[in-house]
Amino acid sequence: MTDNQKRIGIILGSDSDLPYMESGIQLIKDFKIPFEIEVSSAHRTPHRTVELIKDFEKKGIQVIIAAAGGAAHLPGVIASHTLLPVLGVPITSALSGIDSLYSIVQMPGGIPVAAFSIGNSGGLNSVLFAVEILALNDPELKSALENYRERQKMGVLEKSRRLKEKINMQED
Ligand code: RP5
Repeated sequence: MTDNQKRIGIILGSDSDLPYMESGIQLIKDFKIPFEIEVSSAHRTPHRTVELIKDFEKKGIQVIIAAAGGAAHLPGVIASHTLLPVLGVPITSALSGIDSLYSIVQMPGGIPVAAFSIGNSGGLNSVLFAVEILALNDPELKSALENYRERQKMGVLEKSRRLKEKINMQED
């Protein structure tokens, strides 16, 4: 594996999905994981979507994140063309993303897609999950994830400290 070997492939059904993936994308950059990102739709550009998947496979990408809203068949269509793990992120929609969630989570048996929560938290968790998959064979990434968890823990402790400080101040 070369140093800039792409490891995560992200496909957004539309550029309007980007805001929900931004914190996840920042995390990929923080972890210094080479990745590829494309906009491609399962219904507007079906052939391009299949070509991209084959291209991802050739490049040695190990996990694909697919974000889509509405009738969100993108993750399922991608999964039907590859044996790479596909992580689906349901994007907030006119129906609050419930339609996207059901479209992704309700895959009929035979073609698996991992479904995450609707919107920003799903975008972030899909990336963390992808990193966990890569970390199975990468001790450096595993240690980066451990540090991430530690920073998260410190953040909660700090919030608790500040909250208590605030309440004590109000009591004065
Ligand atoms: C889906 O339709 C996309 O993933 C997006 O969430 C939704 C709306 O797309 P645009 O009309 O904003 O391009 O395919």
